[in-house]
Amino acid sequence: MAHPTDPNCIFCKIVAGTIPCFRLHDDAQTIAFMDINPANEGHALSVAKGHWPTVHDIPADVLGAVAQTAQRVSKAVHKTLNPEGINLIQANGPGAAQSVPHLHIHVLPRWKTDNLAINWHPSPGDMAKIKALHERILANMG
Ligand code: DGP
Repeated sequence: MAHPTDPNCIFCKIVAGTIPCFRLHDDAQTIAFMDINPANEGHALSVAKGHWPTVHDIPADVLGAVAQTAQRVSKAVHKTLNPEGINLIQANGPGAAQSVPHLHIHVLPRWKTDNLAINWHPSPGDMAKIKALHERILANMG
């Protein structure tokens, strides 16, 4: 099935394989990979393969598929890191601090003491650390 795409979208480029990612999951409708600006260690993203900017644009069945992939990734992150909690966060629009207008759900491990504000300031992660966490979470994808 052909998906809508936007040639200028970073996540469309990841879906197309023209830029790399630390991939955790891949199916007909969705892809999941490690976030390269992690708010916490183990931060991952469940992403629609098609380019729909927000929850208001995406077909309901594709949104359901993105949620199912987020659940699968969340279970693997939980098994790998045993955090004190996990937030599934999905932003729509600049007021919600959405920086990539291509629908995705954040799988964000949480600790009671992490003091993470919901509108965190993204900064580049340590690639070696992200790669190591990718390997550990991937091994728990089931
Ligand atoms: P949001 O601000 O909710 O739209 O989240 C977008 C996330 O995407 C943000 O946490 C950083 C992440 N991100 C941006 N560019 C890239 C990229 O090229 N690769 C990966 N893996 N993640 C990216």
